[in-house]
Amino acid sequence: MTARSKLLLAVPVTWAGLWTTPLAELASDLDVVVQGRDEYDPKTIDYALGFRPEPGMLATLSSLKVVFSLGAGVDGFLIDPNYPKHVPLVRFVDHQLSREMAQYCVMHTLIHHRQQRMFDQFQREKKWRQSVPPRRTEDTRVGILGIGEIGTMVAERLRDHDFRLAGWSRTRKAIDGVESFAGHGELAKFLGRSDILICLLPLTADTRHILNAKTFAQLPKDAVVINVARGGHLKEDDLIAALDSGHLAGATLDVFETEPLPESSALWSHPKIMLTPHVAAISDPRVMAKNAVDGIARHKAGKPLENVVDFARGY
Ligand code: NDP
Ligand code: OXD
Repeated sequence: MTARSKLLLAVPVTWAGLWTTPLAELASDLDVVVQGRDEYDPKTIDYALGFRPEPGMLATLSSLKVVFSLGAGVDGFLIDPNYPKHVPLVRFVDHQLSREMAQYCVMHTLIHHRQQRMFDQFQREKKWRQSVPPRRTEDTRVGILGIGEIGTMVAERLRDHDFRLAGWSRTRKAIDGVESFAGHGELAKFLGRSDILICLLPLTADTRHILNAKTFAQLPKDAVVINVARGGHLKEDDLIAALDSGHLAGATLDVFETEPLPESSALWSHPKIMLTPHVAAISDPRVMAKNAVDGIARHKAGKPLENVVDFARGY
């Protein structure tokens, strides 16, 4: 029998049941308290599970042993200047999550490549237009900014459609059919060959606002930008300017600097932008709960944790 431990769930109270039910089923030796709903003594919390906990909160948990992120991206934890750095942060890595992200990226890459928006307009105008120059995937160059867990699967799925692929990362990669560009010294060359640019970077000090006017100017004319990483990667005004000038042909956005996207945002109604409300992948709470329960079991058994964030790198 293992000693009981206590987990603090830091999510909006109305959604808490999505995780408390599977946590109770999966770990009978775990007491779960929900922040904002249950009374608890901060000194008694062993583990925390959340997405964007309020800054300073984790530092008040003096017995905290491990923090589990409900997301693959952990910027919501690292913006906290008081994050207790002696406590490991485990991010969510999951095959189904990567698969959904890949579906979204393939779908939007194909929508842009096949000019579906133009045919939507023809339909609205009841115009039968077949005289459209053919486009071959072999001629369309897709560039993936951030070719890690998710970016690699996106590349593999796009490779099945014969796109010309490249990835940009900090370290050199060897992925079949994907040209590797590494570091800021190779960014301009990578951008210059990317007709469709997909952002799958973690949001860090080094990548914030990487999608800006200078970046867009380095893309070929009529390039397309797909941002599925974080809103903080994109300078929204620069994107609108590059679309309005005619340099960029279109954009797909799933993430925004401010979420929910304010009604007043010009992005909502821009004719060259397709947007979705941060739903490129919707993770299964049961899988997230299992991920945390497995991590707790590893920690209790003295085994090394998996997918631990490197605080120095920021991801
Ligand atoms: P990984 O950590 O596995 O991959 C990150 C990639 O970015 C790596 O290739 C890494 O390079 C590269 N990278 C990081 N910093 C730099 C830099 N400064 N310069 C160049 N390359 C850099 O992350 P995931 O693939 O799991 O997730 C990526 C992001 O996707 C998440 O952080 C999150 O923001 C977003 N996301 C969005 C979702 C949505 O619903 N919209 C859902 C899930 C994730 P290297 O390999 O050399 O380390
Ligand atoms: C994530 C997300 O980071 O859903 O997993 O945005």
